[in-house]
Parts: sequence; C-alpha cells; structure tokens
Amino acid sequence: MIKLLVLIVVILALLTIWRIIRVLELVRDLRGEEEYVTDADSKRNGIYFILFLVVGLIGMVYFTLDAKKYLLPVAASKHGVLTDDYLNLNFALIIVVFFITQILLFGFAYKYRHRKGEKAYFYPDNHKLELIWTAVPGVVLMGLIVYGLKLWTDITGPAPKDAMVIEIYGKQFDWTARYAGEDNVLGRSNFKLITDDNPLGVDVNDPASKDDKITRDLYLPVNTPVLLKIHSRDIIHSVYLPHLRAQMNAVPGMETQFHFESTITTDSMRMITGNEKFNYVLLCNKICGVAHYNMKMNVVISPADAFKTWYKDQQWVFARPEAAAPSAPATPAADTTKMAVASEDKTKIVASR
Ligand SMILES: [Cu+2]
Repeated sequence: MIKLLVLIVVILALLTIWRIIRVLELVRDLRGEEEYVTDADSKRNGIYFILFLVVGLIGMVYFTLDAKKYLLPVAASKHGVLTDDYLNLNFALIIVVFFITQILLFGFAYKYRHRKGEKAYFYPDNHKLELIWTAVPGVVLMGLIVYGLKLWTDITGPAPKDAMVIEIYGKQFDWTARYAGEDNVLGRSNFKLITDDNPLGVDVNDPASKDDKITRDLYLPVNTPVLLKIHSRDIIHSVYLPHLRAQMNAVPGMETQFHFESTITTDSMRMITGNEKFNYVLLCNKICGVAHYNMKMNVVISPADAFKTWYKDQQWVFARPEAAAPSAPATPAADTTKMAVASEDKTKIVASR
C-alpha cells in the first residue's frame, strides 16, 4: 500500500514538473524571446544524460550483484559446469556490449549537444563501418550458436554404455523411481498393466524386470553416469533437477531420457552451501494440476559404497511374488539421510502388495 502511495506521489510530482515547464515555455513565447533552447539548456540536458548514465550503471551493477543470492549453487554435474560456463560467457558478452553501447549513447548525447551557431555534420553512410558492425556481431553470434548446439548435442546424445539405468515415473502428483538392477535393463512396462499393486505397469513376465527395484527416493552414486528413462502415467510433467542442471519432459505414451554424471555428494554440497539442511531435489517443472507445487522427490547423491549399501537395503524387488513380503520399509543408508520423507509412503505401498 505504501509503495502504491509513493508511486502515485512520484507520478503526480512528475506531472506537476511537466506542467510548470509548459507554463515557463508559454511565458517565454509571450515575451517573444527568440532562443527557444539556449546553450545553457542544452548543457544542462547533456549533464542530465550523464547523470542518468552513471546512476543507471551503478544501479545495474548493484542489483545484478545483489541478485546473486537467488541463484543456484555451483552445478553438481559434469555437463552442468559446461552449461553454466556457456551461460556466463553469454552474460559476459552482453554486459560488455551493454556498457559500451550505453556509454556511447549517453556520452554522445552530451558531447554532441546543440550549440548556438553549430551545424550538424551530414554523414549519411559509411559502408566500411556498417560492414564491421554487422559482421563482428554476426560472427560472434554464430560462434555462440555453433558452440551451444555442440554442447546440446553432447548433452542429449547417446548415454555412455555403462550408464546406470533408472526409470523416473511421474503421475499426478508424485514421482517414483525404478532401478534396472544388476542386468541394467528395465523390464518392459505397459500402462494396461497398472494396478494398485503394480503402479508402474511393469510386465512381470519380462525376465529383465525380475531384479528391478522401485523406490520413492532417488539415490545416485557420485561420479557415475546415470541414464534416466522418463515416463508419465497421465499428463505431461517435467523432470527437473535444478542442481544438476537437468530437465526433460515426462510425456505420456512415450519415453524420454536424460543422462548425466553427478560430481558433488549431498554432504559436500552441504559444506559448499554452508546449509546443513541442503538436499537435492527432483521437481516437476510443468504446471500439471492443483498439487503440482508439491510434486517432488528427494534426491541423495552419495559415495558409491554408501549407495550400494542403500541399494541393498531396498526391498521392493518387482515381480518376485515368491519372495517374502518385505517386512519394513528400507531405511535409507548411513550418511545424508535424515530426509527419508517417503518412508511412510513406502510402508503404505509395500503393504499394499
Ligand atoms: Cu507434474
């Protein structure tokens, strides 16, 4: 409310100044003064331009630095570092061009202000200049685009052969993970097979599904290539791992994928950010309904051995009815794992089998 009032006052003040200037102009007209804009007026306006430039640039630098606190911490994946560097390169170029053009724009407005008796120099064209300021930005932009395309092709290209395969399954409004197990092959799945007991529609007759494990949290071993195979049960969702700089839509009826290699464990990231409660997270980044905001999954990145311990403890092996029903939900392993938000959920799901 206060802000609105301040805004109204500022607008009214500007309007008043404008009216006063208009009145002064009329007075000057009535007096029959010849010089409409004097050299002093031009100089004053020129100085205002310079002031605007200085205040504007200081404000721009201040607010840009201030906004840093809203940015994500350092990228926790190999390709994330490259995309961050690429983004920073773009920003660096934009900032340099911004400073040069703004200083020239306002500096020239001051330098070449109107002076009595001076005539503007007629300078209609200069082919050499025009060629330079067309070709240089063109070449720079082409370079950026070609490098960006190469980066994108590498990121979305085939995953390394040894990448650990994990299915990420989205539905309104949660995520489930299915690890491919020892064979590193996900058993077939089909939406027609979805039941309460088989929420991902896994085909139990496919031998590859025998060792699949379904979990509510996403654990990832650090420094290991991971291939996410992404499915949706109902509508379009989007798998978004902001700290890993990874995002891919989850589209019903088709498989999408994204591969990456994490580089920073949850524990290390807690030290880097100085936030003891830091946790990686997988979010839905498509507005998919009323509980979209709550569609997220805990992600833990741990050293390979801690991951193995956790994985061994996961008891939800699919398509093994002969196996004794898991008695209790697996408790997440050793480190990092106060989160285990999904423990309760897990109990429910396991119990429903
Ligand atoms: Cu969603």
